[in-house]
Amino acid sequence: MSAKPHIEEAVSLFRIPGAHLESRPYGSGHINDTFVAAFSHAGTRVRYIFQRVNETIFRQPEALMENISRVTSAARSRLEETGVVDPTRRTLSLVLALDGKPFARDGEGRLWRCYLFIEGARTYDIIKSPQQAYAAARAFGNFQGLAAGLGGPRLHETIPNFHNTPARFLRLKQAFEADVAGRAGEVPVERDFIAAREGDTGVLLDLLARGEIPERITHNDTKLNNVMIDDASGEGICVIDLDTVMPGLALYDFGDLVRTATSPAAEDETDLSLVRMQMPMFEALVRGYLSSAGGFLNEAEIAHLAFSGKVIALEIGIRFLTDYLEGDVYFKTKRPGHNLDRCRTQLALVRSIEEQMETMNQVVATTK
Ligand code: ADP
Ligand code: GN1
Ligand code: MG
Repeated sequence: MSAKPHIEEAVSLFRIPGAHLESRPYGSGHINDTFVAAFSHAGTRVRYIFQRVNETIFRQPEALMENISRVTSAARSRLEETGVVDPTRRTLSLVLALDGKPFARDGEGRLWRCYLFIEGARTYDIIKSPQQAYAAARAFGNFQGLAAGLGGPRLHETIPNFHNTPARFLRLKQAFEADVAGRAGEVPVERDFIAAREGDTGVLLDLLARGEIPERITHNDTKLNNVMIDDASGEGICVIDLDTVMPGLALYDFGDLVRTATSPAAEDETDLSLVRMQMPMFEALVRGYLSSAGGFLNEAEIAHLAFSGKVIALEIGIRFLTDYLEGDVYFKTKRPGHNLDRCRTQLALVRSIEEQMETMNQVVATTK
């Protein structure tokens, strides 16, 4: 991996005592380059996460780091007030660079950050049980509750219009017209499927415009693998991947959980018969989310929980297809057609949600 030499340099840029033992690429994120690095502190092995932020995607990385510093230090203060025994496992903890900043630039000007490694917990790419779905949703609801108490100026919008689904739809249309990679002719089925659902894309923003749902501080990337699940207790112990924490809609967060934590298939599964929205997982997501967020969500938000899963799966399907048509320039890919495979799972999930929408709405109505 071309970033390998840079990690050797990056580990020397932060205030970490002891000797660097080893480092290797880590995780399955689509955007940043993540590494785990082990150090020896007086004979004890201590691990850290190092990340090189993708500055093609995050155009103002220093503003992004300001957001993360504010959110993590507010979370830390709140956790300390409540007297929990393990605050450094319950929020990300930035390690400062030698110059005291929460990030460092290497010799080539690339931006790195470093977090304490959260031990005794892990992330999952595929949901294992309703208990896990409950834990993940509860953790993201808690995170929204915590973010609501953040004082000070509005957070920076790290990617403008990130969840603007109508804008994502328009961009797909433009990608079809431009057809820079010559692939538009390969995907008539996906094109028609998405076009038939254009009416769904503006529903959440219309609710916002009518004042029926509020803007909140949200995470905006609540994939299942962005919450660490404690190995011993099964609790969703720490919400991670805070690059897109910014003003948004609570339903974006719940929707992305439905997208990533109800199907037994991987996001890039090629056997689409395996992709389906499983009701026990959805029911657990609703219970988990309402257990922590039920106190502040309004009726319209709750009434759209099931719909949010459909629209976010559609939105991410649109984004994967757009990237396929644009020549795979945004999401990391590992094989030809990878973004198209991902798009197809999202559309299969949309279909599965549509087939079960009535029951999903009943589940919400009986849980609240
Ligand atoms: P990306 O933006 O590329 O998705 P993430 O911030 O989600 O990057 O990190 C990728 C993976 O690294 C996560 O899914 C998680 O498994 C692991 N990870 C990230 N931060 C930590 C941490 N502080 N402690 C332990 N593991 C972490
Ligand atoms: C990216 O960084 P990661 O892998 O957690 C993407 C999300 C998508 C997701 C699809 C900044 O998330 O928006 O929903 O892939 N993050 C960004 O798996 O675009
Ligand atoms: Mg991630």
